Amino acid sequence: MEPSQTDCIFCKIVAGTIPAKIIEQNEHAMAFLDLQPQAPFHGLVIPKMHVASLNQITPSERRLILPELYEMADQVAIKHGFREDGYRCVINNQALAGQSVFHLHLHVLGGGKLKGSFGQ
Ligand code: DGP
Repeated sequence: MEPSQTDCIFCKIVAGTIPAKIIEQNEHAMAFLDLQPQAPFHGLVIPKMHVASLNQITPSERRLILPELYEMADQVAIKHGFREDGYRCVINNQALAGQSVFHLHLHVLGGGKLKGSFGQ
């Protein structure tokens, strides 16, 4: 884990140097709207510290970071009123799985009937 990485777009969102529609944040995590929504609601929950992907964290970091991301996803789902009806959480890990931004992020998709079981 690194505090931030200068060429990382999500680190820039955390730093406030590029804009995003921020939904929620605390000391360790931030949630903001995805620029290319794939569902009626599409948010991204990220750790504020730079972590490139699931592959770059140690087991002890994983035990800290993932619960924080899922906790914030739960808060986002409550805030946006779709927690009870249902929503989807997805982490794309590495390029073959569709990861295009190499700062770990949890997609939170909801706000209506989602297509398929996993993705679009
Ligand atoms: P993934 O393909 O799993 O790495 O998802 C990356 C997501 O990030 C993708 O759905 C589009 C979104 N995204 C890329 N650049 C930006 C940006 O500058 N701002 C915001 N809000 N979202 C972005």
